[in-house]
Amino acid sequence: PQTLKERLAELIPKEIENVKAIKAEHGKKAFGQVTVDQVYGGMRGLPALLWDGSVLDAEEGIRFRGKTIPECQALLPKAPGGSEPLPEGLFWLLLTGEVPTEAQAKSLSEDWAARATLPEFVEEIIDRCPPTLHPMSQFSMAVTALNHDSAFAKAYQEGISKKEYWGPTFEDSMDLIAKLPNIAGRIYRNVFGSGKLPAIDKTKDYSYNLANLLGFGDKEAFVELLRLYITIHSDHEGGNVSAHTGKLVGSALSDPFLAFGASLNGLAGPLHGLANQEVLLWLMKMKSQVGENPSDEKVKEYIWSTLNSGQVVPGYGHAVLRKTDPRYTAQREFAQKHLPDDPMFKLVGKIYNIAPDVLLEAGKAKNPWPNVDAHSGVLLTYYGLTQMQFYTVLFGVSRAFGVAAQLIWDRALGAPLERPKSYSSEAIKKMFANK
Ligand code: NMX
Ligand code: MLT
Repeated sequence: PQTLKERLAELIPKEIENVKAIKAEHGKKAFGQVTVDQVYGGMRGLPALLWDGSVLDAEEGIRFRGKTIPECQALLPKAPGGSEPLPEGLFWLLLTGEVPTEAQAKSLSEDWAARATLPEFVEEIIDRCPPTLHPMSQFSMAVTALNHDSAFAKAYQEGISKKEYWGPTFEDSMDLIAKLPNIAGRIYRNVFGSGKLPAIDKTKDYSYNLANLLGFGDKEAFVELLRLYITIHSDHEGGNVSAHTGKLVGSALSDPFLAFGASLNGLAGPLHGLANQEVLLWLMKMKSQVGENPSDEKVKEYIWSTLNSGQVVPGYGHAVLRKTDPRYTAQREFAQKHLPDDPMFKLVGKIYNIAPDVLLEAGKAKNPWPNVDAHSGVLLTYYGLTQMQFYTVLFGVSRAFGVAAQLIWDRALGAPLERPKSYSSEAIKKMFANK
């Protein structure tokens, strides 16, 4: 079958023309006003970035190249006997806007398996980390160190023409995604002491290999969970901290390893990806205080005590979404199918019935509904992946798909260095004096 790189080589010239036409027709038009509040307020709602893989609607949630999560579940290729989409297919969709054939998805599984080996010195870096170093810090170090063999960095030093940037960016991005299971598996086994890493099985898909490296290759339902997990965590348009960081750093022509290493450092923050770890800690604390099957009243009290002590309810709220995150719903449906009687799943369901009203009554959060992180940890825990400090690493493996896809397009379209304008408070006051 036609390879992903061959298909991209056909699509890129057309997209360059498309962007030229958009700029010629609309280039001087305004999206609207920028307010001082937005400058102080984390740029919320500021239209500022191009991102092709996905667009987020506040009410409906994410669409990958125009397709909702249920549509992706229906349309993307599956593993033999599986019912969740293969992340291989999702990556093809993010990059090309097209649903691949099964053979094309399989060619990506094979390509990634062939590229999966880590340089020995990167293995040593991971092995030398103290187990007390957070898995996300280990993860970002290892990804950054892969820049040692970057095709882009080498080609740039050799004087590659701007028009050719996307080729080595594509190669680096494929290497990056391919090597993440070995990095994640090595960190997991080192930190949690669960034995030697198996070899990559070149006949199997990406999610199977990741599961197997973590020690869960024999649990088919866990492998299915990972397929769904990677798919739904892959991309969430361009403004979230990890995606935007990757794009920003990539705009300096830092290679995909440097750019995605930076993304991971953002994902490691508790208001972003680390929230999946925080949710589990919060649930465990709740369980220890009110028991496994608490009354609604007890749950409500516990949520209030979190808010009253000046903390956020992890897994709830969102900077853009104003309804339940469809990624939460997809995981809830998976749980209803595979673990309907699990006590922790039931507790998460109970919180879903109670927390939004409490957050509304507290009156601060613009969105009282759950996000992706409210559910993911409970599913992993059910299958035995109980070490919550590791959860954000799995988010990071997934997010590489979305960030890499946009890095390739940014270099293909000749995206310039990002450099927005900043102001001091003094300058803002002066600007609006007497206005
Ligand atoms: N619990 C308590 N307070 C909240 C929550 C929450 N879940 N969500 C928002 N607020 C507060 C927020 O802290 C802010 O307070 P203050 O005015 O004192 O600064 C106020 O409500 C207004 O914030 P919003 O405009 O609703 O939210 P914002 O866009 O600034 O932030 C989040 C979005 C996601 C950072 C915020 O909702 C939050 O902290 N949620 C909990 C952490 C979380 O689940 N993060 C994961 C997001 C998804 N991901 O993976 O990245
Ligand atoms: C994400 O997946 O990146 C989070 O939901 C955060 C966001 O979109 O801002």
